[in-house]
Amino acid sequence: MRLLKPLSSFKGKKILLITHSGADVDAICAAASLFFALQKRNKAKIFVPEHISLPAKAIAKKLRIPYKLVQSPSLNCFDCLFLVDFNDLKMSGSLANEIKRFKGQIFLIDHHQPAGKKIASAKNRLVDPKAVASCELVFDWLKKSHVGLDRCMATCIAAGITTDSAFFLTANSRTFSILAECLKKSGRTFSTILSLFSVKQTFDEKIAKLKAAKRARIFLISNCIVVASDVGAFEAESASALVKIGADIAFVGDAEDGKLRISGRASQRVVKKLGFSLAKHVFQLLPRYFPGSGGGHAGAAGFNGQGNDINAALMKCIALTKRFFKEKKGFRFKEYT
Ligand SMILES: [Mn+2]
Repeated sequence: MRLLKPLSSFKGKKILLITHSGADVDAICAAASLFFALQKRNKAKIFVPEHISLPAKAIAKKLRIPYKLVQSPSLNCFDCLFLVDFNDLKMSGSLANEIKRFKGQIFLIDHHQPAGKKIASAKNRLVDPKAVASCELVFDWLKKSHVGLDRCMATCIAAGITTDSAFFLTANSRTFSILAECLKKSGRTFSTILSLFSVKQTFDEKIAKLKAAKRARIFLISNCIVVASDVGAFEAESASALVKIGADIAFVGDAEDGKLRISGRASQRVVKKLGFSLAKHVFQLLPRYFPGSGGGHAGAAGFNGQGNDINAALMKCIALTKRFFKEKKGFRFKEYT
C-alpha cells in the first residue's frame, strides 16, 4: 500500500470529505479526523449522503463533528474530494452522479475489497483491504504528514478502529498499538470511548432479531451452519445476532416496494480458516442475478438492489455459498427442517 502525498500539500484548498451513504462510526470518524487535521489550513466540509447510522450520529454529536446530510448538492465549489470508507460509487447513493461529474481531483481512503469502476487514479488512492478500519489508514496518513493527533482526532481513530474491527475480533498487534497511542492522546478511557457511540438497543431492534431467528432457514454446508432469514428492518444487526448464537454464515434480507436489501455476516472461523469471503464469493456476484450493487468485507457485506422476491435472493446467497464449498474437501449439503 502506498501513502498519499502529505496533507500539507493541500494547503489552502477547499476540500470536501464524503462518507458512504448511511455512514457508520468508522466512516464518520475517518472523515472527522481528516477534517480536524485540515481545518487550520483549509476550508473543509463533511458531507454524508442520504443517512447516517445511529452510533455514528451519537459520536458525531458528542464530539461536535460538523457533518451535513445531503441528497445531491452541487460539488462545484470544492477543489478536491476525499472519499472516505468506500470505493464503489454506488455506495455514495444519491451523490454518485455529482461525484462522477466532478472536475477536480478525487482521493480515496478505504479498506473495503475493491469493487466496481475505479473512481480515483492510482496515485490518489489510499486503499488497503487488510486495514481493519479506514481510521487506521487515516492514522498512517496523518503520521506520514507529521500531523500531531489532538484529543479529538485520537478519539475518532480509536472509535473507528474499535467498531470496524468488530471490537477487536479482526485485530492484529498493530491494531492494539495504534489503539494504545490513540487512547493515550485522547485522554479518555476505553469505556468512555465506547460510551460515545453506544446506543441502546431499541424495542424494534430486539423484535427484528428475534423474528429473524424464528424465521431462519438452517442449512449445513460442509461443516458450516448457514442461515437465511427475512425481516423488515435491522437486517445487519439480525445477521450479526444469528452469527452470535451459532451460525457460521448468516444472510438476512428484506424486499419492500420493489427494493431488495440483504446483509451478510460470517464468523472469523469461516473467513480466516476456510478462506471464505462474503464480499468476493457472494455479494459481488449477486448483481449478475439481481439488479443492484453488492460488496463489503470478507466477514460483513451487503447488497442493495431492486426486486420483490426476497426468498429467491436469499436462496441465491445460499447457492453461491454452496458453490464455494463444493470445490473444497468434505462437501455436503442439507437443510434442517
Ligand atoms: Mn470501514
